Amino acid sequence: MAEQTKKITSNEGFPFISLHFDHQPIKKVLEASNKFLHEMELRRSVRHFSDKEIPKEVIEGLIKTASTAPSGANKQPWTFVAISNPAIKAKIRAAAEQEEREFYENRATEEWLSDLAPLGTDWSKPFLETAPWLIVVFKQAYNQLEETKSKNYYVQESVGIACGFLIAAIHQVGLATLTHTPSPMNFLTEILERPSNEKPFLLLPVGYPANECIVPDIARKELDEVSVFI
Ligand code: IYR
Repeated sequence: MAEQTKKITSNEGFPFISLHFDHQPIKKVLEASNKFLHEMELRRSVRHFSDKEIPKEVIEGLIKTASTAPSGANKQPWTFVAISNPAIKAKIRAAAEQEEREFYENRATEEWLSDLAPLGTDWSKPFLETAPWLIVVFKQAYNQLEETKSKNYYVQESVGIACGFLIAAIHQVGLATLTHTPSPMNFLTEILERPSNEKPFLLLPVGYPANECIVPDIARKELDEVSVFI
């Protein structure tokens, strides 16, 4: 009994509540698993965007979904900066293209360039201006509240998972995105005026694909190439 009462509150006091869980029979679980797989199989990284507007409310919902991700000690160490302002998008494009040009012309190894060649990517990133929204995800290396610093845990894993949720949500609602990682990304801290405890993690343009959008005809690895069952 003592054990039972102990479980009602944790050490520092979150009350514990009953889990809301929609318990489905396994036949339904299997159907849902296949349906979700087929939906996710259609997700593609898109580099040609339409400029068709997307209401802010949609982006807010997507960010809230991403923010349901699990995180180390529930610290939720992420900031999503959503940009629709054309002048800021233009600044980001100019700075990203400068880094990308340096990457493609000087920094990238021969091996890296030959791995990218089949995908047809290059330094030019018009989608940074065409897409109606850019979401820049920042990871919070630590928290800074006035003079007080506090730690975050598993920041890389937590923010990576939140980005996975975000990418899945964008696809699920009928929009497209791309995981864009200009390197280095410090220019995003400056342009977006983020505090020093935050570091840029990923840049995601969000919108409809352009009508004339094309994607490379790539395949996913087979189940037996990506899994081991024991
Ligand atoms: N950041 C560059 C290069 C690039 C790197 C990888 I690894 C990719 O999968 C794709 C691109 C760019 O965005 O073009």
